[in-house]
Amino acid sequence: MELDWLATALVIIDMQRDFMEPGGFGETLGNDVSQLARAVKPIGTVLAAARDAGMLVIHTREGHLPDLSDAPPAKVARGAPSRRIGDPGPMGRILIRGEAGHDIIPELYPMAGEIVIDKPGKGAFYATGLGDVLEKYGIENLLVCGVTTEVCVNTTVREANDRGYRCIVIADGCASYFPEFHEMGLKMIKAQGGIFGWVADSAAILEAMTTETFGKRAAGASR
Ligand code: C5J
Repeated sequence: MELDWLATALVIIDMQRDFMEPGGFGETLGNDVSQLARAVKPIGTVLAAARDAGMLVIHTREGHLPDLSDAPPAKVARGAPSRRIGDPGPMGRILIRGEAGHDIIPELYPMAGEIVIDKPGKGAFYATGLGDVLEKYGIENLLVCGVTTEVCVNTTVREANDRGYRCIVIADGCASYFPEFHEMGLKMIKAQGGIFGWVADSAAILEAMTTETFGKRAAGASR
């Protein structure tokens, strides 16, 4: 497919300590958080190339206000976690904005000037300013990666698809606590000729970015 790289943003979903590290939200739900580590390096390589190319980079973080006023009781009460949203944990209160666990892992930490979208839900459009940001920068295409494939990545891609964005999901830049959900999550996106979007490995994305984006930049174009 052809992409206008100047109308493309990299969206990195929820690469937060609360999902990635022991003691956070993901582990309180009984998950093996080590399953997510595989996505870090591929995201890092695409992030470096995007920064180099001057592409718009957007990071998202799932979490809630300290008074939990944006946390639906049905979300807080769900399941039988060892600690609930808002409870104290080793990285601060679970999934609460401003706490250490809510922050993005050091390897992928946002640089000054990059956009960070705080979201209370699974989708990055729900109750956030993401739509306005994309409109402001004239974005039509999203390179999407992050965690987890079947939850926040899939929800965001579905929201974006309904809003008219082309989503290309970076397969090895996503991960799930459940490898089979990762596989099916990607299949659901690309089935039926791309019912929600497209899927490609980071190597293919990097190759296309190197050819296209740097070529345009060399020709004097800018975002
Ligand atoms: C979850 C997410 N899995 N970022 N959040 O609760 O996918």
